[in-house]
Formats: sequence, structure tokens, C-alpha cells
Amino acid sequence: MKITDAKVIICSPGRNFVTLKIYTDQGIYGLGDATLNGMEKSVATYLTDYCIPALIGKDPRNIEDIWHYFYRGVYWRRGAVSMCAVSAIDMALWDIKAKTLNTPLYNLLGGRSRDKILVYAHSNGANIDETIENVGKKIDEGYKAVRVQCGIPGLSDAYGVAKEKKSYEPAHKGLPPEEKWDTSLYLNFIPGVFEKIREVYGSDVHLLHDVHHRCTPVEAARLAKELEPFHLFWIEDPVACELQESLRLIRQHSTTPIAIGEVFNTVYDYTLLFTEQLIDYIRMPLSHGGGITHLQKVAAFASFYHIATGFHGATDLSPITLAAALHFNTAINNFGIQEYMPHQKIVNEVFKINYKFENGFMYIDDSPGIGVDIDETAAARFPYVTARLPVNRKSDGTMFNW
Ligand code: KDG
Ligand code: MG
Repeated sequence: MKITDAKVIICSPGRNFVTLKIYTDQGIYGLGDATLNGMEKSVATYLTDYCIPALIGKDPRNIEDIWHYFYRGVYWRRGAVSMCAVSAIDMALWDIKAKTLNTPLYNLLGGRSRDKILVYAHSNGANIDETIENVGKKIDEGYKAVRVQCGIPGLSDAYGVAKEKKSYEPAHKGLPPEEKWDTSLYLNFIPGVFEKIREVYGSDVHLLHDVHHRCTPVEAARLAKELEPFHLFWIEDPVACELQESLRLIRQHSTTPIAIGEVFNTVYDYTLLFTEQLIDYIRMPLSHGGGITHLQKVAAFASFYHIATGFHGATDLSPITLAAALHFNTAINNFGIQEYMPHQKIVNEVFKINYKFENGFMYIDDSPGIGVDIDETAAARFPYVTARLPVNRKSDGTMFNW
């Protein structure tokens, strides 16, 4: 079997997606998601100019070797752009292999470990009353787990809060918008939000919260400790985690579970976090963390330390990543939860999906491969739109983490 061609499809049905399509001499093709929010064209160029010419002629069945060709074989390895490209290649190759064997992807990853995948919804509000009301709506829709973000009094911007009652999408057309941030206002306010939500909805619903890298280690330790009575499923990205050791401080002060890694892209971002058991959930998604081949190893490594998966699943990951993640989550033992932020309906004009949400869980069907297809004629109707993620400044103007 040989790879005969490959191409990159960029489209924007409501938001940008980059898709890699790999063709073989047996008429079977595979799809991989290469979307990196706000940096789409960098990955597309890397794939088109550097990776695709080297892919042609290779045997797509040799996934492990091809993975190492584009990781180990590349002198300037790692980093978000190149790992996103490696991930897309890897996903497309697994798609080809599973289609060739006429079986759903999860069968190649160990078969079924569960029937359904627990997911968490996003909920947010401009103020505490709106937030409480919106959490109730998600519970009514059947969700068993809800991520809660809330506007902060005195702050014009808070991470994860939709403006003008639209659904939350952080990327904006044109240059990056500048947001304003004040950690002490945030820290003083957020524990009270969770206290109120527990009062209103009781203790059964799983509650999650994304700090989005905005605390120092000692601030994060305070937050995790103050949230402890409300038994969160996790706090996410409490600190900007270039310094893995900073997690020790949070751990020493609190039993609130910690999820980290949506901006990570290799196992080397996790080694200390695993071996010292400093976190509870892995966020690194298949589309940024080296695809199925690498995440299998990362998840296996994590499993020895009782750490589970909780993959990133925002709308900037395409339906291909979501479907691949559902296969992966179906197969592995140490699955924890999957983020689920439904794509706008218009996305389904381009991507034909094979999963559904029902009563708090997601289900993937048994179509061969990853099971998602792309309609290229429809994709051509939605050309790329330049859109960038915001930057963030403290209220005195100092540049900060977004
Ligand atoms: O592109 C950035 C988003 O994917 C990110 O802000 C979403 O933090 C996020 C989450 O947890 O879904
Ligand atoms: Mg996040």
C-alpha cells in the first residue's frame, strides 16, 4: 500500500478548520485535523511545503515509523505548529488503517472499555444570577458535568464568558483584541459562585472550572483550597505550567483535582507532573499532542500514576478530533471525562459526523475508521477568515497570560 497524494483543506463554516486528506493507491483516504486556533496557516504551510512531499510513496500502514519520521526525523522538533501537523498525519493514517480493515478505530486501540463517554458542557454568564440560570439549563439538557465560568464584578473581560449572549468563541477577526485582567478581583469572587451553585443544584452535578493559566502558584493554591468545600471535578490550568514544579505548591495545599495540558504537545511536558502525581487529568488533545500514536503512550504512562484523560474539546478542534477522541476514550482504561462544546450547526454542512450526545454522554457509531467525512464542495463555500485569539493585560497595562 502506498500514499499517492495528500492535500490540506482550509475552510471556515462559522470558524476556521484545517483538514489533512491523505490518499492511497487502494482508493482509501484518511482525514486528520490540523487546526491550531489563530495560527491555522502556519500548520497548513508546514504540511503542504514540508510534510506532504515526504509522505508520498510511504506505506501508510507503517504508522509508528512515519510518526518518528516526522518527530525524531525533524531536527527542529516539538512545538505547537509541528506537533499539530504530526497529529494530523497520524490521525489520517489511523483512519486509513481502520478503514482498510473495515473496522471502527476503537477496535484497533484495544476494543471497547465502555459503552458511553461522559462529557462536560460549557456554561457561563455575565454575572452570578445569569451563570446560575445557565448551569440549570445545561443540567436540564441532561449534562452530568458542567464547566462554569462567570463574569467578575469590576472586570470588563473574564475568560470563558460570552459577550452579547452569543455562544463563546475566543478567536476574533483581525488583530488580537486586548482583554483586561485582575487576579485579586477574580480570586475574591469565584469561590462564592461555586458556593451558590452548590446551594441551588446540590452535590450530584460535577462542576469544573478553567483558570486558563492566570494564577501564580500561591494564588492557585489559595483558589484550590477555597474551592475544596464545593468538591469540584477539577480546576483546569491553574498556573501557566512551563514550570512543572509549580504544581507542587498547589498540591501541598489542596485536594481539589487538577487538569492540565491543553497547550502541551509532548510527553516531556508531563513527566514530573506524572511521576510526582501532581495532576489528576491530562488535557492534551489528539490534534495537538502528536495524534493517537503519541497519546496512547502518554495515556499509558499516566495510567501507572492513577491519572486519567480529560481531553480538550473546544470548538476549535474539528469534528475529526472529537470523533477520534471518542474512539480513544472508548478504548482506554484510564478515561476520565471529555470536554464537549458542540459545533455550530453550519459545521455539519462540511463535516459528516458519526457521534451523538444523549443524556450526559456521547456515543460513537461503528462506521469504519474515525468515521467523519468532509464534503469538499461545501467546504469551498466557506473560505478562510483571519481570526486571532485575544491577548491579555493586567488592569495597569502589564502584559499577562490570556
Ligand atoms: O483556542 C483556545 C481555546 O481552545 C481555549 O481557550 C479553550 O481553554 C479552553 C478550554 O478549556 O476549552
Ligand atoms: Mg482550557
